[in-house]
Amino acid sequence: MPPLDPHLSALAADTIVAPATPAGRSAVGVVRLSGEQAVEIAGGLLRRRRWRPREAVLDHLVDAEGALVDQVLVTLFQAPASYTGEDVVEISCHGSPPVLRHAVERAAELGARLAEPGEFTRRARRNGRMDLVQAEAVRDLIDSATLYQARIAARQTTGALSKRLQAVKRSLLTLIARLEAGIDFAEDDIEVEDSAAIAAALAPLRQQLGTLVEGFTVGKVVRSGLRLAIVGRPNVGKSSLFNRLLERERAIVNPAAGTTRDAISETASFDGIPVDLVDTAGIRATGDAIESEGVERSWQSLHDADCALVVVDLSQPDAGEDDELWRRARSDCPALLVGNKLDLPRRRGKSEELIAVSAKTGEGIADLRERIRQRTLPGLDTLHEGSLVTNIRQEQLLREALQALERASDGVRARVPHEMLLLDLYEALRPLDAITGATSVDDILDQIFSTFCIGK
Ligand SMILES: Nc1nc2c(ncn2[C@@H]2O[C@H](COP(=O)(O)OP(=O)(O)OP(=O)(O)O)[C@@H](O)[C@H]2O)c(=O)[nH]1
Ligand SMILES: [Mg+2]
Repeated sequence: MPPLDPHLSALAADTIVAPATPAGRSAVGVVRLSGEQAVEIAGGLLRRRRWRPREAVLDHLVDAEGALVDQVLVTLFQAPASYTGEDVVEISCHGSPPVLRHAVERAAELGARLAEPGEFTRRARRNGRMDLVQAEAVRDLIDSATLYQARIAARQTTGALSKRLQAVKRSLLTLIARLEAGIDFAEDDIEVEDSAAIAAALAPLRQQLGTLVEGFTVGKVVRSGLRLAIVGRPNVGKSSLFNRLLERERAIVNPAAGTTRDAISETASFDGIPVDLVDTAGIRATGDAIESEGVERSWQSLHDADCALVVVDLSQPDAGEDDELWRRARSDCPALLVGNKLDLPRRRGKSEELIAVSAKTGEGIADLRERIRQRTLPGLDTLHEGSLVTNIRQEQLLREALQALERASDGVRARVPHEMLLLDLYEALRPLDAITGATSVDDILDQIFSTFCIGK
């Protein structure tokens, strides 16, 4: 048995209650009960006492004297086939705050305890209804700001990432078991693994973890979005491009050079990925104190960005300052060179890296969006979206596991004793456990006894 969280086991017997829908008036508000006494307590709130599982039944919510409070719809999910794995009763009331408060308070009077944040999902995990990765995905799904984020999180709730991690963990356990057996049962003629076999077993593990860690670069963008700074010399059309990408007239556009004085930022969605667009003051040497403060901020925005659009004016001849800016931007972050004012007669030379657009007519903008996506989310198409690591905690743990495996590989090459290798392998297992839930000594023993016919 994995060690139980003492806090949890003390609370395990409680029946918990909470509103499942947000506070405030709404058409429907749901109160959820979970635990051994969920059915009994619900019976004290409602006229009926019995409900058939997974069937919505019309019922009456009553007060302590039995007087009608609301007409409600009740659904019973019997253990273990429920979200938490316990008996769950969901009471859909009309979404009136006093009605919902009454239902929760009555349930508490009848013996339920107010649920702590996330406690339903915590119970689901404890009862084996989902693992930690899936539980975290439930939170991400609820917190998602775009449909795309929701989609990624939803796939994780079905266990796509868990499955990949479990596969890695199983292979790791097998390797551990083989080495443990080689050591513990050496007298029993079990062949001690040779280095080549261990190295061969380690390689795919490192590769699989490596892919997951790489996926995080994309996962982070999916989760937290992207900061995209638009920089360039004055009057090249940065604010016009900003408005065009944002699809509304947010920034002031004017023929006078030096219109934008301060960096402004707004969030747009590019194919469901939140993008913080930053419009900046045109970069030039200036004696004006306010403008020069703005230019300072432009450099800062460039420095803080995940990606930069360096805008140049196609209707003007090439300028040395543009090249300098392009060089600096590229050294700070992934950058794209955008040639604006494509609709005007062209005076600037052609170059391959230039993406030509017109902020005025919209020409080339779709292509620009696509290029931004390719530049900032390389390989999104080839990555399994369902097993994308979007969570920084998970990413750090995966990195730890990967580093431990790399140490183990070095150890194999240096022919260190297997006891030492095992230390690194257990070091790799520990962070994986922290992601998916613990491996017990029994799991390892099971592996050992299943892989080998010990015959004893
Ligand atoms: N013909 C044409 N004019 C454009 C285009 N984009 C911007 N302009 C014009 O260029 C001028 C400057 O545009 P802004 O968007 O204010 O340029 P900016 O780079 O933000 O300028 P500053 O804030 O002063 O640095 C305005 O008169 C715009 O109407 C375009 O694609 N085609
Ligand atoms: Mg501007």
